[in-house]
Amino acid sequence: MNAPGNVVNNTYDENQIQVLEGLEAVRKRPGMYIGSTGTNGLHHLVKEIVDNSIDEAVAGYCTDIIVELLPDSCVRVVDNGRGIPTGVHPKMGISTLTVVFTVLHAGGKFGGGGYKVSSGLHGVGASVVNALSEWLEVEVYCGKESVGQRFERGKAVTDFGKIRDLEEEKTGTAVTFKADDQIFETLEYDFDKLADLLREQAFLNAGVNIILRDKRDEENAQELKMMYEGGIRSYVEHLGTNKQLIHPNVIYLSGEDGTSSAEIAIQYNDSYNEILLSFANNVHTIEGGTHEIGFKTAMTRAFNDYGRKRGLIKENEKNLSGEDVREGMIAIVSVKLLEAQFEGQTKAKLGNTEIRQLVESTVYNQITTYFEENPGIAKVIFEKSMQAARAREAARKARDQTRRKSVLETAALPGKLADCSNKNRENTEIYIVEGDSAGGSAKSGRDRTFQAILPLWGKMLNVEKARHDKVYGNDKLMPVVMALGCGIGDDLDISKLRYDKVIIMADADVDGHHIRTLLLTFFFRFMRPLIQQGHIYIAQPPLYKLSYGKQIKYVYLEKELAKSMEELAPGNTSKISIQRYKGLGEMNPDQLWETTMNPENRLMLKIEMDDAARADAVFTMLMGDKVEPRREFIEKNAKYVRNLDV
Ligand code: TSJ
Repeated sequence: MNAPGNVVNNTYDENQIQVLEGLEAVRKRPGMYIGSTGTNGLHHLVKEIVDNSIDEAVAGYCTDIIVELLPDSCVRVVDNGRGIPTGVHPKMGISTLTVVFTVLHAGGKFGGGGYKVSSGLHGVGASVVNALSEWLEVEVYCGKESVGQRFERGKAVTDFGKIRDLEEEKTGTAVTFKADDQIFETLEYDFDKLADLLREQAFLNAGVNIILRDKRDEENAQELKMMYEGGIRSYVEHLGTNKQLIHPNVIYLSGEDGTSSAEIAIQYNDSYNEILLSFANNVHTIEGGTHEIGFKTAMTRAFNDYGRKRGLIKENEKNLSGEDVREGMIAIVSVKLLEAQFEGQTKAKLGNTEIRQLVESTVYNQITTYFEENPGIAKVIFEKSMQAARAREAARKARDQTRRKSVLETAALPGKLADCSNKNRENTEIYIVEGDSAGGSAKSGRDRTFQAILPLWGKMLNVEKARHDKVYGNDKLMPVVMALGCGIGDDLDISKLRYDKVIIMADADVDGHHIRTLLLTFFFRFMRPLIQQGHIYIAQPPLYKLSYGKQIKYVYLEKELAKSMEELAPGNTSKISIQRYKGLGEMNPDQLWETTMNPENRLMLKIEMDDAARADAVFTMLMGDKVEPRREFIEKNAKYVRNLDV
């Protein structure tokens, strides 16, 4: 049937059918293409569009990218690149622009298949965004006039053609869209989240201007301009804000091999934490990959060679471990290559084997040279690693002791734990409760089949300011570790976690806030997968109890007080008696169960984290040594604090 003479006509019709099927598939299973239909998926739409402008900047044709949040949940992205090609597509017989928005490209990022960034594909992801938008308009500036098209839920509703004459000659692309509320759970964009996403691209593409504007309502209008001449050097400086640096300048290394290139930026601070971010073709490789392995191997080898050569590590002493070398390190590894292979669960792990060698030799050779040329800095960084090694040795001993103890005490559960009777983890919960009295109420009020209670008392350790070996054997933290049963740090084995939900329950006062923050800091630094896999929750006791005759209603959110009163006693709210709860201790066991622990009624906050580096910055700021950034944060956010008795 494919007689050469008919190809153009046949292909056109057949493709039209395929096109519809393709975009219908995206609407049927959006998660496959954008991960989720929640807030993350929504923000992913913006990223998919902006990536195209970034590609144009990488190709050297675009210097400015503007992202605007508009009223009615619309988003507009404009760049000054060459403009999406508009000529007739040689295979499809229609404008390439129409193809870009209506033909699904092979494989989604999350659905397997070859996802490529900066590989010359026209508008990767544009069709996915189009399919998931109530409407989308594209305008391409081509000199004196502009051309474009409008789509609704993926289907063209106008022909491709001229839109208007332009006042000034320019080239570029503008895409405006409104995500489809039939698909997404929320259409509310988070300015800070978009700012983080765009700032990352600004860092990775030195010199490109990215502007984010919030024009949703006039009162809260704001604008953020991001341009970093220093590229990933500036990124490392940014991540080091609020940390005590131990050497003044970022160390920058770079190498090339054929069509591949690698850039590395490093700086050390006096904390015990490591931040290592890696990228391949501007894609954040959260799961690491060959470039990260090359980097880590080279650093460990370079440090050990340095120490051995100078007799700083004695013959009978063990080598520094990779973790020793990276304690207090902030580093970024960014590679560019032609055919990036993304592997792993979320397609966020680089698989190209040749890249490992490039990064490894670049880092080893250049850091070795750097150490020779900067002996003072080398000494400071190396000494930090030696201290890390000593602490690691001490921690190992402490850990061995806890392990031995746990073998002796068979069950090894803390004495204060009131365990649940279900031994199967499914649907079980542990409440970590501040104070003995609230702990007592929780114990009496709970459903003991699936709810366990662990009371905590006294001053909790701030792990942000303690060396890691101090955590092992700490008398406030160890009961938590033993009750959860899954170990911490490198030994963490989440399959051994003894409960499905770990719920922090503390008063809504200053002390309660403090203990919550301390526990979250601990979970973030030592049991991060528990947060990442959604096991950590915060109980929300009610703020008010409303009584009207024999009817009772609990109010959990300040903003719902008026509404709840009106619901309880329509037109007669003055007869309601209002009790404000100050602490968990004011509730008897039945009330505590009814309001805060009964899965049927309760409200809980689930702790989520999508960006470890951003979370790291927050914990450093809240719990670290520097006071000034914390004061600024408190002053800026004080207006959000409610129900504080200070
Ligand atoms: F996502 C998208 F397709 F809708 C979109 C694409 C959205 C936005 C805001 C910008 C873009 C975009 C695409 N900006 N710049 C380009 N450039 C190209 O598509 C282009 C232009 C010329 C050539 C060429 O080889 O001549 C190649 C490409 C990929």
